[in-house]
Formats: sequence, structure tokens, C-alpha cells
Amino acid sequence: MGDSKYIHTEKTDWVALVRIVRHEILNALNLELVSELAEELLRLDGENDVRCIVLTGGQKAFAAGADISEMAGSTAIEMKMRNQFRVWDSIRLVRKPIIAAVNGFALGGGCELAMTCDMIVAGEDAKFGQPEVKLGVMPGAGGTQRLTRLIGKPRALELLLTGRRISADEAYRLGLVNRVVPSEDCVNEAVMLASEIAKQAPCAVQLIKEAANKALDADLQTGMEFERNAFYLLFATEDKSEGMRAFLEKRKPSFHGK
Ligand code: CO8
Repeated sequence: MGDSKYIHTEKTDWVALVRIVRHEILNALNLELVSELAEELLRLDGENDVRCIVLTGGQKAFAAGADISEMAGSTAIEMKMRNQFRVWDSIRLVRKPIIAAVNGFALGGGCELAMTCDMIVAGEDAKFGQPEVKLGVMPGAGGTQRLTRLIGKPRALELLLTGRRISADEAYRLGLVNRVVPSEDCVNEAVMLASEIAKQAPCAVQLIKEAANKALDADLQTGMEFERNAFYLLFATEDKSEGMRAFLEKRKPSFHGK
């Protein structure tokens, strides 16, 4: 159990469940909260008893975006010098899979945070959107880039340029979320998915995540080369020997992350 002002963590078999707890203002993401969150995710990335992470918020909001009251009085230079995206970018350094369990609003920075995760399980009442345009600004934590990569330019631009909110079902149809479940089951479903991933060989899981990120970040040839080298590297692990031996011996493998 690791708790800070805005972030609470619980651990169950190999899975860490991280909650954002600033419910009184719908988990609005101020600088301190995002720092605490990034620090906690990076800390869990280094913990041997964690193999997969679930990130969730509250029933009414996963996160309703950046804290508007914190930004409202800021000048361009103050925003630039604050360099807050250094912290956001550090979340990308987490090597273990992160599953967002989204109930309620995931708007602006909240939607960007969900998209920074590797998979999204949505409660049926979840609402996604990038409403920054309505505030006279635009996404700054990856909204234009990740949404466009995930759902394609025409559909991303429609959401980015209108600020319209979409339901969990629409987000599912667009390919933004993995699955939609009853709201009360959302966190449990995400934890169950995380547990299933946590049973796999940890080195393989980490390299598969890295390779999938390359598919978004690099050209095909670079991605293919990365994949191939990662594939060879896994032949150096004990888990590879165990996995293949278990298959031949017709039993379940037991992986140790070595
Ligand atoms: N920032 C600050 N306070 C907020 C935010 C927010 N993003 N969202 C909600 N709150 C506060 C409200 O002001 C209200 O406070 P109070 O009780 O003191 O009046 C409380 O939370 C409850 O909210 P509402 O009364 O508005 O609840 P409703 O159910 O009526 O409405 C909504 C819920 C629709 C979610 C509404 O609150 C809303 O539209 N919120 C703002 C959504 C938004 O525009 N988000 C985008 C923000 S900009 C952004 O994210 C840029 C990202 C850039 C990168 C990240 C940098 C950190």
C-alpha cells in the first residue's frame, strides 16, 4: 500500500491498483497530482511483486482534465517554463503494462492520461472527449497525436475540433477502448485483465509492450528490426526455457521474470 495526497495504491497478486483521489473536483489534474502519479507509476515499475498496473479514478470521473483554475491565470511563458510535460512524458518510461479503468468523465488531460495507458476498460457510463477547443486552447499532453494514431485523422479531428463528448460505446466502436462493462464491474474487469497478463512471462510482456509502442512511434522497418532483436533476446531468458518445456511436458508454465 503506497499513499500520497492524491494517489492511493493497493496491491493484489502481481497487480497494483492505483487510484486518483481528488474526487471533490472530479480528479482535475493539477501539477502536484500528476507529479505524484508519475512518481508512483515509476516506483511500481521497479517493484518485483508488480507485473501489471491498473489506473483508475472515481465513479463520477476518471479525470475531468487539467486543473483549469491552476491554468487560468498563467501566461504562455509561465506555462513554457513550468515544463509540466516532462512529468507527463515520464509515464511513457513505465515498462509494465498499464490498464486504465475509466468510469465517468475522461476529458481533456483525463482522456490523454487514459490514452497514455496501454489499454482502456470503460464502464458503460464513461464519457471521453477533448474539450480544450472550447476553452480556446488545444490538447497538450498528447491528445492530437495519440487520438489521431488510435482512431484515425478524420474521426480524431471531429472530436478535437468540436470538443464533443462520446459515450463508452462510441469509444469502443472507434477503437479507443478495449471493452465496455457495467460501471460497477469496471475496476474488477481491469484487474482481472491485468491478472491474466501478470501470469505471462514478465520479460516477454515488457518487450511486447515496447515493440507495440514502436509500431506507433517508428517506421515499419525500424519496428520490425526492434521486434526481431527483442524476439532473439527472449531466447536468453529462463522463462523461454520454462515456457517451451512446459508446453512439451503438457503442463502450465511457471514464470519468474528471468
Ligand atoms: N479543472 C478544475 N476544476 C474542475 C474541472 C477541471 N478540469 N472539472 C471539474 N471541476 C470542478 C468544478 O469547477 C466543480 O467545482 P465546484 O464544486 O467547486 O464548483 C466540481 O469540479 C464539480 O464539477 P461540476 O459542478 O462542473 O460537475 P458537472 O457534473 O456539472 O459537470 C463536467 C462535469 C462536464 C466534467 C464539467 O465539470 C466540466 O466541463 N469540466 C471541465 C472539463 C474540461 O474542460 N476539461 C479540459 C480541461 S483543459 C485540459 O485538460 C488541457 C490538458 C492539457 C495537458 C495537461 C496539462 C496538465
